[in-house]
Amino acid sequence: MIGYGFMGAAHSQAWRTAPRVFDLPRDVEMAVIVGRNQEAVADAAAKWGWQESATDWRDIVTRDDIDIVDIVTPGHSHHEIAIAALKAGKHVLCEKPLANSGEDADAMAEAARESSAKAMLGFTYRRVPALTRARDLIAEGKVGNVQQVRAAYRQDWLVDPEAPLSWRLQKDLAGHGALGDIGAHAIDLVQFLTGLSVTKVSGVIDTIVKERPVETERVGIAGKGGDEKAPVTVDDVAIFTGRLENGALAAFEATRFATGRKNELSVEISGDKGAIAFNLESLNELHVYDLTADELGQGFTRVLVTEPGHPYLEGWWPTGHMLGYEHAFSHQVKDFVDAIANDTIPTPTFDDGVQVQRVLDAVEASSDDDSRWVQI
Ligand code: 4PW
Repeated sequence: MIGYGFMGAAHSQAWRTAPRVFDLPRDVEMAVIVGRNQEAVADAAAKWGWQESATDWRDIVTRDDIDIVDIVTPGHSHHEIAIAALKAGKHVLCEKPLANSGEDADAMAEAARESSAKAMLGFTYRRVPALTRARDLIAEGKVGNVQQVRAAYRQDWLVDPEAPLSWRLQKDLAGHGALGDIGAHAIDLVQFLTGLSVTKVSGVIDTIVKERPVETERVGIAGKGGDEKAPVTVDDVAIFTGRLENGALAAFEATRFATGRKNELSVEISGDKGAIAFNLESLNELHVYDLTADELGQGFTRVLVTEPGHPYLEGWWPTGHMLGYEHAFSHQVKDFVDAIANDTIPTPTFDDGVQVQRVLDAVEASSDDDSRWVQI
């Protein structure tokens, strides 16, 4: 694993847990975790159960005893690490968004296509059981023809103007702001759930707090800052409209300024036979509406996605017991190891990542040009 921040913790937990919960077709050994700060990465290795720690990923990704490279670094380094690992024949799991530019994303997708190893992108929410179930229901025709979509990812950890300038707020490290970090999830989910691509967008992005304290210590997602300030170089909020390939309109919002919304990823798919709604803040629930029900059965029905027959739940708890944020990461590991062992193509692919990257770049281009429509 390359990286050891917030996503390093989430992925480490998954690598440790998935083999204990699911019958994986391969044994998993957590070999080496890599980070630039020797002491901090050694602590992470000890805490999360990695056998070794190291400070230079280049020494690690070509090693004969390494089969999988998991990339959980900020976006600017995905491109170089992923391509080197794929060229060395290693399977690659890479955090989202795929890269910081369309050019880098294209090169990564090409390396993935040329490699005999597997490449998978970490749009992890696809593996929240309620969302996997929603995808299945929509594919089975439960909502009928998709006519309109609403998708929003809302957080509030930047409302405080003293929240420091973490890497997520620097364009050279993160590529985009709320748009790329969390809007990318909303875009991927809409495309995953409906099976329809976004073909054009019109939108606006904005930076509400224009400069922030320089980060002195990285803690969790927000970190700690000192007296010195520097400019925020990415968006705080993005609001845009997308046209799906069947003609349906999708309304998107990505923001870290939704005061009171801690981690709301909400999506609602409306069709001519019904609708499905989901909110990550209640991630075990799906709200399903059947337009064809009789007059007395109208209204959304709350379905608890907690039963052993639901996606991924066979490995977990007896009927009615809830899952949380971290479980989807274990499901991601399970599916990735299954794909490696069974020689199938793991999804989301790097090509899926390129598509999302194009949408992100198109939203920024639209905003720069007075919100005109930009084709993907
Ligand atoms: O990928 C996203 C992150 O970068 C996450 O799913 C949530 O928002 C948590 O942190 C950020």
